[in-house]
Amino acid sequence: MYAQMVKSDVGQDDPARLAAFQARIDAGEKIEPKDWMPEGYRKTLIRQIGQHAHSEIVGQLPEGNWITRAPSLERKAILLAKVQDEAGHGRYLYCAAETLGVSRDALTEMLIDGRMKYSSIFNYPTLTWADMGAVGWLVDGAAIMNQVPLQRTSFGPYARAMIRVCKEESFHQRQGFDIMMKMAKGTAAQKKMAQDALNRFWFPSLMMFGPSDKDSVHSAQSMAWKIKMNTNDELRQKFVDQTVPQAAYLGLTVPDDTIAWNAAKGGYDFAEPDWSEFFDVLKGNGPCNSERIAARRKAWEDGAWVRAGMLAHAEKKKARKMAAE
Ligand code: BYC
Repeated sequence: MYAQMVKSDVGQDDPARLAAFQARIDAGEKIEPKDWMPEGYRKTLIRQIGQHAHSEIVGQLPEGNWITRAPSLERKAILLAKVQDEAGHGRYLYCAAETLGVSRDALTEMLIDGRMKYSSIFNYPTLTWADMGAVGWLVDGAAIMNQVPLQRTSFGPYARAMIRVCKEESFHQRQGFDIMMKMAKGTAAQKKMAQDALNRFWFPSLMMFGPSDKDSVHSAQSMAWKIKMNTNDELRQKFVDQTVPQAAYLGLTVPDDTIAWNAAKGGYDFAEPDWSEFFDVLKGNGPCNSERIAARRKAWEDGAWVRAGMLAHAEKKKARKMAAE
């Protein structure tokens, strides 16, 4: 629905203004909230930043699931800090989206009623402690691969938010790898658990980069506007090239027997994920979609009195200030 709005809006803008805008982008200038921008640019950013913010918030749920069951006090403190960081990332991103003229409340309502998406990866369950390792290593690893180039994205508030987010995500990835190291070098049962986590998270992690380039709806326009800096397949390839040697270092096996170094392309050949599963998860049919949305809906409804109280307080303060003036 958003995609349709974006396409039809592009043609509505004055060609001279569009050309001047494109020239600014091509020259590497940052676009700031008060600058003129085409409606399609604004809507694409709201879609992408909003989806990103929702992913950070929904992404707390599969890890939050393990805070009470972390195997030591130290692991619990680290996981708690990581989950709090994700909340912070969501907040920066909602703020960046708000500079484009959409409220956080509107974005949240669009998430809850299914008009906006969040990353497919968070519709998979976290079944064992090793999954905390796999999520940090693979899911945060994929997120960093996607987000480091976004530090150079054309919209100023998004690019600046990404700088802070990426610093924290690289800590997250290292804590995930550290858990995997402990498990993979531990007892036979721990190693088995680590392998099982890699088996379940490998293909869903590859899906995080979005559909293959031939099926990507938005890549061409988003790359022309520097809202995206790379295609989905480029980033997926970089992720595989980085991760396969890491799995070997851990003594684990990537669940894809077609993986082979391809000297001609300077990267690994690998199997595509099952794209029918990906599109099915996007439609709401993944193992945890309804659980995730139910959790967000409950938090939204349970928090209604807090929002109402804060608004009433702000109104009262404003009225007092006006009366004193
Ligand atoms: N999941 O034309 P395409 C994180 C949708 S990490 C769900 O290629 P685009 C975290 C796409 O929205 C994750 N939906 O789209 C990590 C579009 O549908 P609509 C968050 C997906 O936008 C650890 C349709 O498929 N990161 O937060 O050019 C712990 C066609 O795709 C997915 C970001 O969001 C997917 N995996 O490219 C905690 C990074 N892939 O909207 C938290 C910023 C595609 O037309 N986002 N779709 O209905 C991006 O870079 C891009 O939006 C994507 C997709 C690469 C994800």
